Amino acid sequence: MANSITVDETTLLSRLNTLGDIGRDSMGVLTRLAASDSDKLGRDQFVAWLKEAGLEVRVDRIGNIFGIWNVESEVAPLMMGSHIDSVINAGIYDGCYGVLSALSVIEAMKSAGVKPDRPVIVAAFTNEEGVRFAPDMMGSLVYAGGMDVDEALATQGIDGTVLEEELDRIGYAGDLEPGAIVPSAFIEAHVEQGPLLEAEGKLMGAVANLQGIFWQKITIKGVANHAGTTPTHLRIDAGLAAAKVITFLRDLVADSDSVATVGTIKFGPNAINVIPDFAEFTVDLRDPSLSTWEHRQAALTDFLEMLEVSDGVTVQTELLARFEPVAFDETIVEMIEEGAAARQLSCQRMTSGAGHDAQMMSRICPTAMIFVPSRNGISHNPLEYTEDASLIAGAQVLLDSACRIVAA
Ligand code: HGY
Ligand code: MN
Ligand code: MN
Repeated sequence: MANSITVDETTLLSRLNTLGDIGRDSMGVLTRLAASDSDKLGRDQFVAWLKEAGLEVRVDRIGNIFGIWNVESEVAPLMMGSHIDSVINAGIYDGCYGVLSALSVIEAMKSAGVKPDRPVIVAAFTNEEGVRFAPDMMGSLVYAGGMDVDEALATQGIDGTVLEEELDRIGYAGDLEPGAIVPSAFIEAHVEQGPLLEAEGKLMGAVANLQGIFWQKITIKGVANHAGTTPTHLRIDAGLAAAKVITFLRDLVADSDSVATVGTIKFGPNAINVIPDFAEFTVDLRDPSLSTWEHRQAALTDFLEMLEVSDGVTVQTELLARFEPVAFDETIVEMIEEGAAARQLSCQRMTSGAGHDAQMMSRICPTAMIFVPSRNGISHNPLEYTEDASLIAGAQVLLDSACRIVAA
């Protein structure tokens, strides 16, 4: 039986667009990197909405923001949420949908007079994207005890800044100890960011697991030399070696469930007529199966060792993130499936290709995710789009799940 309580569609959709306009440059490009000025503006807007909703606002030492509906109870809170930081040239739904749908759920429950048996919290975790400060999912990783908060605060960004100083500067270096509130359950609604639901014609995803994520920075040193006078066989070309790694990775994952991405690269001295003696790039390697994922990492290590011999270069690596695949809580996954069925919403059990805060929260409490379809499977791109009807349907299933969990 579907819940008679409904989320306020208009407010949810208008907030998504309002938040989606915060952090746009003069060309309309949306970028809200963690702890940046635009992140501050987004945070300020979110906190204002929390206060309007009558929630207690708390911020922890890594800048995670919590809107708390306080209820006298011995039972640990239900928490829902995601993140509001973005990648570069982002869409408006990634993360923000999970935070704002969670807020709309709390508001709907409050206005319907629901008496929850425990506190209910909406969370916006710091630095989920990891673009400025690695690793990704940092705020929830610290929250779940997977990274020491002082180590995280000392992280230096790709722009040379230090996270602690940036959180201080934007006014979000909170006082709450990360992990002080251990939820009884965590649910994250998120756009799928992939092509599966649309391809299968399904309206909802009940996310049962999430793939392993391996991030590594690779630095290759060669010998700079004249592009015109140096015969090919005398070259020690860091640029060529980097290219060999990129094509090796693509061949490694061909026809498999693994995915490999080299998303950043820089050469030195970066001159048109100088053979590069320096190449620095990042590898993002993922697979849902722990053994396959570990095998891929070992194959990359072997290839880099072979490259030092074959190309005469030296290779250094730095681990940036290594998060094993996680399985979500079966009870909550089934609750999401039942919620979708009660609303005649076609639903598919699935794996998340993207990393999410939920994968960290699953270390400390029963956790699952709700996906809604992404048009053409596009994300981390301004063309990211999800139909309003799907956004509302996902928020409604989140509301139904929340009402079931807190039913006294
Ligand atoms: O990298 C990810 O999958 C996530 O968007 N941070
Ligand atoms: Mn996200
Ligand atoms: Mn993302």
